[in-house]
Amino acid sequence: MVENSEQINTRTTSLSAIALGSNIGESQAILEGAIKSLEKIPGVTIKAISSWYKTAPVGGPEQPDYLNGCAILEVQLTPEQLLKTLQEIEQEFGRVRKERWGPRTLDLDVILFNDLILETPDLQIPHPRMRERAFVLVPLAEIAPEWIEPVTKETISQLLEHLD
Ligand code: A4P
Ligand code: MG
Repeated sequence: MVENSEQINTRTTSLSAIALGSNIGESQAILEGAIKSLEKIPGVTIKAISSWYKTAPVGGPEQPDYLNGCAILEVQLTPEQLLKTLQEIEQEFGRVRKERWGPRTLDLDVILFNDLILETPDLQIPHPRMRERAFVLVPLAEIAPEWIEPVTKETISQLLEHLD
């Protein structure tokens, strides 16, 4: 059963996959700093962290290579509260929003949240571009290969097999 987001509240424990990316500054230190900040948030427990992968930029202007990874979080937060938390951590690391898909010190995206499908103007889950992005699927397959993506009902490993 795909749950309804109204059934999720701060007493519910949910599992979420997030993606981390950075291509400005000391990216590895920034990604590790973001993990440390997440660990301090009440209602967030980190269950797994992938390796960091150096990746060529996809879309946007000419920009440096990225360092990307994924983490699995156990949260007592709603999806909206988790997004707000991630945006606050982006701010903490000096993210300045300029152009879409442009370079950034830190990008934190919600990729999956239980088996929830959510389509609101501010938040789409699963992340709408996760299925075509090796920089998301490769790290995620390292830590959650059997997680079923609720739109295609395929596992992360299967989605990765469909990519080049
Ligand atoms: N938003 C909606 N759904 C979500 C979600 N599931 N998680 C909204 C996070 N945010 C979500 O995001 C814009 C708005 O998306 C937010 O205000 C939120 O309400 P943003 O972080 O401000 O802007 P962005 O990241 O530039 O845009 P977007 O569309 O999230 O970009 P992508 O798709 O994340 O792509 N190449 C490599 N190799 N590695 C990368 O990490 N990243 C991007 C950004 C492009 N190319 C890359 C990489
Ligand atoms: Mg983003």
